[in-house]
Amino acid sequence: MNDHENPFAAFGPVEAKPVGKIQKITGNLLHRSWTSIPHVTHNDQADVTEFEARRRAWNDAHPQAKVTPLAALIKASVSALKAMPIFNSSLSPDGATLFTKRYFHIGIAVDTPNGLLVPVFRDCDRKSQTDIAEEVAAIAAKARTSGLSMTEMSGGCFSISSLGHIGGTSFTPIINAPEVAILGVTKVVDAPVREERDEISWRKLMPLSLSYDHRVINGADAARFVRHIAEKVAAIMPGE
Ligand code: CAO
Repeated sequence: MNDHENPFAAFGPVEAKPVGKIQKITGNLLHRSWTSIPHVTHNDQADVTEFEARRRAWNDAHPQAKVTPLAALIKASVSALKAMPIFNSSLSPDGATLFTKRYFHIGIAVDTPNGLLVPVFRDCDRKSQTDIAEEVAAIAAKARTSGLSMTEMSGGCFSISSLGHIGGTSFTPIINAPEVAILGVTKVVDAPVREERDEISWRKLMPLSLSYDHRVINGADAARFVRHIAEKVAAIMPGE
């Protein structure tokens, strides 16, 4: 690139490098989704105090079959999709037909050195949390080293983007079209909660951010859907 093509040359030294193939493709898909779908993000929290205690005890007793917060969220999302099938739907491009799926394939956003990839985990209704955790770890490692095929990234019903191992309190995930909703998860925090008779106790709260397609889903249903996920993840047993 010469100085003529570099719009910043007049202001100081600049490094220019071409945008990678994956980042270009993902960028175009995200842009199309963001500009064509009316997004709304609903924020809530799951009380995972007892879940985390059960999970830690399970993982100490079963070091070869660990349960992760993400696996529990996948199962909780499947439970919510079963209870509210409109979240497991896709709108036709002309907006005239709504397809409701009877399968439960969940996409997970994976951060790789080449950009964002979203592998799809099939039939999560028929898998345990330990199976899902193992599969996510294996596919995330593959995504980061050798990449994924289009088949491994297609056919999703609903996606989850977890930044929980990094931080954050909430964000607006972009819907992975033609899906109609995506769940964002940020870091569990210890927070004081007012109990009965005005006592204060410290609870572990997991922030949940659901972006949804407002052409298909209304705000009250989104609030119920996230509550379902929050209550399910709070109650889920590691063996499920
Ligand atoms: N709060 C606190 N800690 C959390 C957590 C949360 N919400 N979620 C996970 N963790 C912790 C886990 O407890 C685990 O620690 P322990 O081993 O001590 O139990 C650790 O983080 C790893 O958890 P995990 O195995 O469930 O996997 P993960 O949460 O790291 O998710 C993966 C895996 C592949 C989704 C993730 O590595 C990744 O790539 N995330 C990025 C997604 C992304 O970029 N989203 C943005 C898309 S828009 O640009």
